Amino acid sequence: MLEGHKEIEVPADVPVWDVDPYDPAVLADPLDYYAELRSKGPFAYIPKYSILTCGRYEETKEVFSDWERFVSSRGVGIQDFNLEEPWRPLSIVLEVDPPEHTRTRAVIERALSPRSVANQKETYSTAADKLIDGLLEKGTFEAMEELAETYPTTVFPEAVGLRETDRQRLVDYGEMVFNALGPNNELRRNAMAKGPEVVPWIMERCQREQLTLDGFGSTIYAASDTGEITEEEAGLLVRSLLSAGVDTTVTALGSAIWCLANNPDQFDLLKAKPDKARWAFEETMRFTSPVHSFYRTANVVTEVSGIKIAEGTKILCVLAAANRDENHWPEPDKFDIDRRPSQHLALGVGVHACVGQNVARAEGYAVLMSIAKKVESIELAGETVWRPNNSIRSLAHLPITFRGK
Ligand code: OVV
Repeated sequence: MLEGHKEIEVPADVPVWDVDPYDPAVLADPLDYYAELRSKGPFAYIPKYSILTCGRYEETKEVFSDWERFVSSRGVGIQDFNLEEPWRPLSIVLEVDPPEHTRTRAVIERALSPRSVANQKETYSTAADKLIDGLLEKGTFEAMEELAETYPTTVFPEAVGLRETDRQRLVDYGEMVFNALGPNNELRRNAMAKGPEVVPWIMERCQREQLTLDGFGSTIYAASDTGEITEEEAGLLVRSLLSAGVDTTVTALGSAIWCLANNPDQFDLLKAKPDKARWAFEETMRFTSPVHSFYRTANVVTEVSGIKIAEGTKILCVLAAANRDENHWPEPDKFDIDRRPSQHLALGVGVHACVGQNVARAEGYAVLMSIAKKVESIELAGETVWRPNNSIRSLAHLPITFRGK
């Protein structure tokens, strides 16, 4: 066993690569690692963790889409749940395969449906306008804390229907969940140390009586009244919302501001046509890939692009590398809001593709639309600092100056 999974033999025709994808220096500045990964071929073998890794668009998409050969039920992190206990009760939507997945996914998909999210659009844009007005008054501010963290932790708990909320605990729980997918390194241990303080609070928020009657949470619990799921399952699905809905959108919003600050020509295009906000957010997701990687586990002996893959192989699918693949994207390293990159892999692909994507897009659209209408210029006002995480690529600090129109 190595990092909670079976050690595999080096497959034939796969280069051995002495790299540590979890080295904090790689996590903070990963573009060279992504490029080298793609240059290795369809897969590379990383002996330090005894894993395969892929980062070309085609193979990453194939592994990610094929839930029959590459399962999620053995965990989407480095641990194999067939061999080691997960740190928390399994997610009944993320860490499960069809047919079980189909039933729970249907419930959560209904709660987060386009119609359900459309009902909240007004709230999202009002909150965005208020936030951006306040930041324009300040002029210079810390965009991770005051914009990227503030916005989702304002609108999302209300959308879910939490009666009690706590920004820091929501962010800390997300950090635990995403760091937990990596090896047992310092990042994971530091995040996990917050568990005793954060986990009971999160679990309490998922209880029916802690939820309002008009949020995503109540729609999920309604499915337990008809017998589609049990009450206990409803609680776990609310936990999934709180696991996946905060850090991801915080990261994406921060990175969107970073992209616009670094590409004033693109911000000019957005200001000229604020309707492009949707595509500016989409291009941010392609360009920065908030979730940089997830695993799948080969559940059978199989083959991809002529490479033999052993049963039990953990495959690190580097979505962020696929989103920069020069064989798929023209000028992949250009941030281009007119690209309309609808096939990017930042939200995954296949039956497990992000079920909250309507919510994420609505939040991103509201914030970027408000900025496009109100802000004349976005400038970096100091040093940007990245926050290494085993599965998320986020900024920690982003000092920004907004000037108004
Ligand atoms: C990290 C993550 C992503 C998606 C779903 C979940 C967690 C979950 O807990 O279901």
